[in-house]
Amino acid sequence: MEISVISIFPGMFDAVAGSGVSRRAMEQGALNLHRWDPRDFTEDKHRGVDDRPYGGGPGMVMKPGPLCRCIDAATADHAGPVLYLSPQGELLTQGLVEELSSEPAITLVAGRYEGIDERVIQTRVDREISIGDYVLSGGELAAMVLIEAVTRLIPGVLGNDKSARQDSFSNGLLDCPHFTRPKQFEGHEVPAVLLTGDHEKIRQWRFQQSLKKTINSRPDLLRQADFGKTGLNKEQIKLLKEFKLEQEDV
Ligand code: 21W
Repeated sequence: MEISVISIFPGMFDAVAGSGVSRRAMEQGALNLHRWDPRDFTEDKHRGVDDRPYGGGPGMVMKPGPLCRCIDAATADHAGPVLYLSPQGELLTQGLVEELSSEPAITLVAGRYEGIDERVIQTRVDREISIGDYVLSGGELAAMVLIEAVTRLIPGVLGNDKSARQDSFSNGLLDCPHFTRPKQFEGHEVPAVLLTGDHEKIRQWRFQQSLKKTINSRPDLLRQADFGKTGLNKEQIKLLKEFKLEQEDV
């Protein structure tokens, strides 16, 4: 996969190039990260990438000229959808991540200041994507979140395809608690069921724990949970559907 990032702070992307799943993907040749700096496409001696907003108000806006020339250079090298990381975008979900991971190439635009000139969005951007309802200072960290989420789905990258598919959200429920050695830690025991070797019982316990965690932390997820992917028996599906109906009454 070819991922091009457009940012006036290309050094921030050392974080994904230098460690973790994205670094491994790059070493494997499964991911190429291309960094483009709009400042290299300025034509004035001060290399200015921002200007004051028409209509007045606080803050600055990224100028369309350098940004559009930069996007055009990036997409000329590797054609693919142009994604603008923006607080005004659609929410990044695992579904969208899966969709994007099947693209041979994507170009990510990270804005700074109050955002980018609207005409860049009108003429160059295919999708606007937000990573959540909180305020960042620019799109770079959001772009890195997207890169990590997408990279771990590229076939062969994780080295453990099963954990990529079986993780939290794969059935719409949150993950169950995990335990490893020692059996006792600061007086806290590992749940006895996990030591029984009874795999059917363990599966049921984990499902109950997932359900409990989802109800308490993210009840909104239950309304969309996909029971086709839960690997539950008929009895469990029936219980969960009854539980869902009760929730809808509340
Ligand atoms: C944040 C720029 C806020 C402009 C309402 C009206 C990219 C981001 C960003 C940023 C404002 C993402 C205002 C989640 C994010 C990003 C920088 C607007 C003034 N508010 N996902 N006017 N959160 N943020 N501030 O911040 O570039 S994806």
